[in-house]
Amino acid sequence: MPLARSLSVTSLSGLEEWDEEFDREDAVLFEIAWEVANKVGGIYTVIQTKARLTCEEWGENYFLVGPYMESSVRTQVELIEPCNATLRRTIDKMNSSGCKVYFGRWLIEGSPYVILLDVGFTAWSLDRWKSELWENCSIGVPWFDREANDAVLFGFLTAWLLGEFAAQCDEPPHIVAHFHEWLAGLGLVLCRQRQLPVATIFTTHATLLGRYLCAGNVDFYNKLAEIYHRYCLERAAARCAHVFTTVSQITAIEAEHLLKRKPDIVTPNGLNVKKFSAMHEFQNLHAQSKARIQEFVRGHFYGHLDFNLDKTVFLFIAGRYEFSNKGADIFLEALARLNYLLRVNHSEVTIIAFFIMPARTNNFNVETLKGQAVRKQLWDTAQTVKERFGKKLYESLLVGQLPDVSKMLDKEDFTMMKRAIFATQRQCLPPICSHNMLEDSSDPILNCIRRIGLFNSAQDRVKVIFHPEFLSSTSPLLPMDYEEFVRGCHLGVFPSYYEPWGYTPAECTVMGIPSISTNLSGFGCFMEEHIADPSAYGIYILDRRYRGVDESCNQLTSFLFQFCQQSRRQRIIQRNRTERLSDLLDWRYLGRYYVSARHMALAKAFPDTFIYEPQEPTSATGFRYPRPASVPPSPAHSLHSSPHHSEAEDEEEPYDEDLEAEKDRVNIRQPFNLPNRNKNHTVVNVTPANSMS
Ligand code: G6P
Ligand code: 1S3
Repeated sequence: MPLARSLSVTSLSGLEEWDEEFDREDAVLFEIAWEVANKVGGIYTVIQTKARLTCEEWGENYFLVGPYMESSVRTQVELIEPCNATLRRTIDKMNSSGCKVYFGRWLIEGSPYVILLDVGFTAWSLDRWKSELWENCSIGVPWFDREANDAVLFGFLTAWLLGEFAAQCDEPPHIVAHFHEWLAGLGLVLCRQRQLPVATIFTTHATLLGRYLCAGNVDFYNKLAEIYHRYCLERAAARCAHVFTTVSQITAIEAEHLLKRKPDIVTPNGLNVKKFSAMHEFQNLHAQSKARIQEFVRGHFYGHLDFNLDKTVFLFIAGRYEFSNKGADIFLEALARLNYLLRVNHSEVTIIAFFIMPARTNNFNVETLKGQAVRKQLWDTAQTVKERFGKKLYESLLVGQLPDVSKMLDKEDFTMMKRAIFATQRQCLPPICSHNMLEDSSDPILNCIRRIGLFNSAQDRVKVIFHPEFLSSTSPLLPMDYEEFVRGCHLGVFPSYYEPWGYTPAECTVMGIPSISTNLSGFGCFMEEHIADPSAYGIYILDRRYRGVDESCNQLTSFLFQFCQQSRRQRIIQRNRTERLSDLLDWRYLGRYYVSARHMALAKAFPDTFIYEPQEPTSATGFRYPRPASVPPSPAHSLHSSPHHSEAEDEEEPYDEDLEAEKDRVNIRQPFNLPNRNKNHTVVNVTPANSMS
């Protein structure tokens, strides 16, 4: 029988933190995902950012399980001896039976232990395991689907690992195994089929069918052969799990219909929020990063810098290149409409919209690189002339004379400057794309730009830059990493149609950068639910669920147009508010849903030892950030009601940020009830299934 265990709750800056005191000497947690120490997409971010909190909670009893990828291991993992005797015996046994299992520490925050399984090394077992899968589960995996083959190998190896570990334990263990996504799901199915003593959780981050069905122009008929068996693996995992979770309410609906199981609990994705000691440090970082983006823009638009960089607003979209799923299609269309609106309104504002979506390229193009070279040359020329000027000035002062200003610049200086100016002449418009695209003629972004005619011409108020590669601080073109770049922009635009969660707007939020998401994204729905007036906090949520494409596009255009009309002061206020929402997205707060899922699974798998008591929903179960008390809620309104507003006052008007923050803070209600306790059992009180709705 377990020891007495207790749960307690403490409060952290207005939001309650579930600070659990739970003796889990005899419980072990394995978290299994294809993206453990292997960056592919969003699941990597989930696991990597959550690791610190889970390590704090489970200490030496927490193990991440992933595939062995040599290149990632070399840069991210320190291979060490297994940390305890049971695990050493388990790994030795597997390795002596024809497997290659590695143990190490993943060098990220929290330094979690990782167990890495070399799927290639056991490829010789593939046919045998596939037959077993067919005989026991009637799931047939075709030879040509490499990803599904990897899923089979990874699944059998994971189940082997868990079974062996259970067998090597001296006492009957309490194992919790949390599997992420279909690629890891088969391990779960096998655990259940082999009746291993393991409490299982399956989290889906997107359903396979949902993604295919939403993608629109996907080559459906030619992809059919790789859909069904993957779907079977996914559905089997979801149906077999003791506890099934999705990352958002919107994916919960999808799962209910497509996987035929309603999630037991929604486990929203969090981030590892870093707090700065100085409250407005993030504003300074915005200014610094923006200056670097401006430098890049100076080079990119050389010869066409006929707009005021101080009145230029930087927008961006970033992520996996799924043109319509990620909403790049309606973003472009809205930019064309915005361009028209700004032109007819004779706006002084210029918009530069960045598209950061990786596509197949043949490196940077010459025109883009030349832009930065020209900018550098102009800078160097200015420095040389400045030095020569300074020297003459100095010499004049040394002999006690005021300089003759007309002689300070000589012919040589003028020649040098003229030559530099001549170099800025350009026969073409500033390029849309920074790289040579391999599929230029069929690329959806480029084709859409060709159709809507946004070519970076002088009369356009909206300019576009397509950077088809993820950002890197070592790039010769735009040497910034993604975080720096986001900080320097004004607004992230993510009008996704298919987005189970959507980390990009969440990352913007914790950096204090406003964003546009949709009511079809997990993030958008979550924020809509927990904030009374999201747009006042810089969280614009586009309606893509109940409106047609054209209407959504008009709404997006209007959000963008309103945003462009904000003064600098309004943007600063709004950024402060956006940043204040960080707590809501912090794992320290959202991690509680994972805790609940684990307890629920333990109670289902080991009912004699653990009891799970769902909490009745009450009015206090949910919570909402109220409208900010201080300044008018949205840009549209605030334009009219901000007292004495004018651009000239932007920097000068006294503005007490602390007072404003204080006014807003007093309204925030406590979000959760205290959990109940039971002296004899581990009693888990969480908000009930689907409580996020
Ligand atoms: C931050 C800085 C200010 C700067 C402002 C620019 O708040 O602390 O010094 O003026 O950013 O804001 P903007 O929205 O115009 O980039
Ligand atoms: C998925 O990655 P994606 O970009 O293919 O999982 C992410 C993590 O849960 C999620 O944020 C995203 O919406 C999903 O789509």
